[in-house]
Amino acid sequence: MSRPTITAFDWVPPFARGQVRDLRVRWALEEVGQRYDVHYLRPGEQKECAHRERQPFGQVPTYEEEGLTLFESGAIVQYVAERYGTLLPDDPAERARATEWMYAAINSVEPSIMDLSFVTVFERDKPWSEMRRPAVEERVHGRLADLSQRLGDRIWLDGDTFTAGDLLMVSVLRILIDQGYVETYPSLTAYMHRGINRPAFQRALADQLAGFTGGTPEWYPAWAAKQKQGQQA
Ligand SMILES: N[C@@H](CCC(=O)N[C@@H](CS)C(=O)NCC(=O)O)C(=O)O
Repeated sequence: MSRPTITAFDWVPPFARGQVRDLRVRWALEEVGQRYDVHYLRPGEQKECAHRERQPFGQVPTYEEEGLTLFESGAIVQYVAERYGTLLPDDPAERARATEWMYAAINSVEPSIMDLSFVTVFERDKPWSEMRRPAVEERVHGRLADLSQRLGDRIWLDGDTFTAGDLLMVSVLRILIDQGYVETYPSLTAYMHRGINRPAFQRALADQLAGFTGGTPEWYPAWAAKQKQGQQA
C-alpha cells in the first residue's frame, strides 16, 4: 500500500507552532506505525481552489490515500484508528465508549477552549474580548472540572488502555498547556503529560516543528505589531 499524504502548513506564527491540527493526525499515524508524506501549503494556499477540493473550509489537515480524501482532524484520527487497529478496542461496546470520548474532545471540550483562544489571541485587539473573557474562562473551567472529576484516578479516560479518545482529548487539553487552566486540576495535568510524553507524540511534534521551513509572509510583522499593542493596552 502506498503511504498516505497529509497536508500541513510550511509556515505559521511562532505561537501556533506545535499547535496546528495536523499534529493529531501525525500522532495517530505514529501510534499505529504508519509512515506518511506531507504536502506542505504556504500561507494562504489553503484558501485556493485546489486545496478546497480537499477541504471545503480551506483548512488543514487533510488525509489522502488511494481513492480516499478526508478532512476534519477527528474524522481522520477515527479513520486511522479503524484502518490500522490499536487505537480503538475490538469489542463493539468498548469501541463505542472510546469513540464517545473522541466526540467529547472535539465537540464538548474543544469549542470552549477555542473560544478562549479567540479572546486571548486571535481577537485580542477587539473591544469585546476583555468583556467576554470571564464568561469564556468560566465555561473552560466548567468543562475541565467535569472532565477531571470523571477521570478520577484512571490512567486513561476509559481505564488502562490509551485510545483515540485519549489522543484527541490530550491534543485538545494541550492547546492550553502552561496557561494555568489545565494546571488547576492535578489529575488532568498528569493525564495530559502522560499523553504528550508518549514517544509517538514526541515524534509527531518534532516532525511538525521541523516542517516550518517557509518564509515569513509580508503581512505578518504588521499583524504581530497590532497583537502586541493589544496586549499592552
Ligand atoms: N475542525 C477542523 C479545524 C481545522 C482548523 O481549524 N485548521 C486550522 C489550523 S489548526 C487552519 O487550517 N487554519 C487556517 C484557516 O482557517 O485559514 C479540524 O479539526 O480539522
